[in-house]
Amino acid sequence: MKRILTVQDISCVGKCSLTVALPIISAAGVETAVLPTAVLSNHTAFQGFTFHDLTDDIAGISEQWKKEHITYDCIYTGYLGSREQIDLVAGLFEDYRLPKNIYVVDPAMADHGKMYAGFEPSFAKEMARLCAKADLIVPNLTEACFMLDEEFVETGYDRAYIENILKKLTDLGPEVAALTGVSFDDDKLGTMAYNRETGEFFEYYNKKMNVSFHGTGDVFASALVGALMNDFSVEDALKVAVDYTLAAIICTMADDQANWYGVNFEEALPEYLRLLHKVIG
Ligand code: PXL
Repeated sequence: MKRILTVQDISCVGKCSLTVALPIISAAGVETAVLPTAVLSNHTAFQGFTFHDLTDDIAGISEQWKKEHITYDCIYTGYLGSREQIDLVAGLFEDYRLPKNIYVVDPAMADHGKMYAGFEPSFAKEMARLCAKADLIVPNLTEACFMLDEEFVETGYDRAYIENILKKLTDLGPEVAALTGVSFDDDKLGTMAYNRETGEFFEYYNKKMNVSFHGTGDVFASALVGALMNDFSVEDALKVAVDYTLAAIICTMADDQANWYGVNFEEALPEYLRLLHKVIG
């Protein structure tokens, strides 16, 4: 069984970061070790939140793992709270590198043209330093624009705009950049990616629902990591991530008790397993 490490916060309520990554990647049949970077009462899109920083624990936890000779097939990072945490994670990337393991960075810090509560736009430059050390990055368009100092265009952009951003993202360092939430069509939404080594673009879209829910980026990235660890190619794993995220949104829309703060990824898990060819039918 493959073992991954995911490094991000625990938002106790809110269905994001670790409370999404752990169940989804575990469901994919992958051992999911966690390094919680902070404990929040709930994610930062609520009116208020408590925040207990765990930065000072990170080095000691990792030292202990090294004594136990623990290795990871993938390190996947999401929301990180400070420049110091980014430096520590960059250190983990150096310490745990193996010839075949992969590092996936979701620079979760912004959406809809704005940084999340508590982040200055300058934080995006720190996140770009971590993206430089990743193999695969999965920003949304807002995050990409903040990292690259590009103008953010929410809708109505053309292919050249997205292609330029993708090339600049891979110029930061990662082999592959995949932009999430890309839409050239009113009724289609998905991802467009660029591989710096092959010089090839890849795109995949599914139905666009006219809703916006919190936490879909974390569902997408977790589903992607789970598929990659099931030996799906990056392209096929991106398809799985798009289709599963849509399934979670559809489950959320069908639920009249749905909460605004996160998607119903739980009831869509059977669809995820089907997409991973883990169930027949
Ligand atoms: O979903 C990304 C995320 C993760 N963690 C925390 C957040 C958010 C988005 O707002 O606030 C704490």
